[in-house]
Amino acid sequence: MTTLTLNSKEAIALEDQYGAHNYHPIPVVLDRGEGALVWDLEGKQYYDFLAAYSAVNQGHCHPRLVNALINQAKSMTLTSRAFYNSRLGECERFMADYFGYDKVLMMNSGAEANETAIKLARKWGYEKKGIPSNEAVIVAVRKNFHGRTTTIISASTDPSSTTNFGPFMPGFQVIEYNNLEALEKALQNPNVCGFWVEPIQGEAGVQVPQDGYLSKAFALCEERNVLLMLDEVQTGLGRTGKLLASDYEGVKPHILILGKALSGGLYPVSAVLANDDVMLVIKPGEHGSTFGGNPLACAVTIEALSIIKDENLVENSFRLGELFRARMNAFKTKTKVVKEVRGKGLMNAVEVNDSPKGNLAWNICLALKENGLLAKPTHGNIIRFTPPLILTEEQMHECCDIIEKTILAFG
Ligand code: IF1
Repeated sequence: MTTLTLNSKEAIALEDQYGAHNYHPIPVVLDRGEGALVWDLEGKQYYDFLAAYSAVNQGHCHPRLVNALINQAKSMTLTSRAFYNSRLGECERFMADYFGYDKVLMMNSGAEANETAIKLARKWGYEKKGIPSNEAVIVAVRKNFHGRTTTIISASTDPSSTTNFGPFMPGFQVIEYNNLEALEKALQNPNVCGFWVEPIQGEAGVQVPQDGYLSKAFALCEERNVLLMLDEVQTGLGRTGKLLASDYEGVKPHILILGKALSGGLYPVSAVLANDDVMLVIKPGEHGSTFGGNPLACAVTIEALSIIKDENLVENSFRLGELFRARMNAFKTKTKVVKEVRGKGLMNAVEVNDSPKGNLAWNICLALKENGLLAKPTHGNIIRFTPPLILTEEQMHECCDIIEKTILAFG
């Protein structure tokens, strides 16, 4: 494989000089990945405990995914939807059967899938629920994260997502997360077409709602003829120890939003799934995208979903998640640094005893990097630990050893 004759310092300098400064990365330059392991330009090995924010659930450069990509790339990569292509129908059927919905609308990024869900819910609201034109309301929750487009951030409560990006899109009402009374009250408004929520809030720092939240929210939506729109872009595809986080409560949202690991990190693929009564409100020519549902995306998606089943990644996620939280909770008694351990499956976070404006979590992540494990804080004092789901039990113990040793050095 050809790599530039760069070292990490040069690579960082290049990004700094020629790239937008829209991120503040952990100072490591990744050059190669395989499974749960990545290597920097100097050849140092790390465990990847971020997995590209849960886009690499199947592990880096999974051979089956690489082959699916290469083989499809040799015959047809992009036709646009002006024509049919030989892979899309097969992929749509595969996904419809896999998740149990009538239809699929394929897009590229998670944000585009969420935008699609917003348009679907609104159109359904006008044409099926009879909401007066341009008066549809979508209920969202505080500390949500659904992407970075200007409509999506119109529902955001995070200043770093919204400051100086206005004016914002109307038609969103934001309520407290994990608050069923607030939801019941909001749904009294007959103009509400959708309740838009993550089953577990990722960016907010792996905020897990009370047991029964999703099933009661679904019941309230059914009662008030409102669509439950679940954003499983990060929680889906085995990440939380179930195929979908909503499976913990047997909830089937009216609109399911997927992304990230749909391609195992090989290609941007996202999708919205719904049954005909919702999906068919969008007519030909009313929504789409150049790359949405392209043959390359379809080939990779079928393989990525097959791997999740063939390699029992959901069960592995559940089992290793239990192991991780057991070890971290036992470790919590030995250090004053750890405030709380929370999560489901391999979507976990450790909150440290520091102000959200402090730098303890950042400094711990820098030390973890030195000790061969990559993670990144969110909201200052929360460290997210979300490794690829292919991690082995032995690797998990080794990684817990690294995490414990590193944190102990801070007290
Ligand atoms: C960044 C966060 C995570 C998502 C959920 C939709 C999207 C995301 C639940 C949009 C994307 C990514 C975006 C990336 C970092 C990462 C992230 F910190 F931003 F919030 F994971 F928590 N729904 N999350 O988590 O999908 O358009 O990115 O494909 O923007 O920095 P996308």
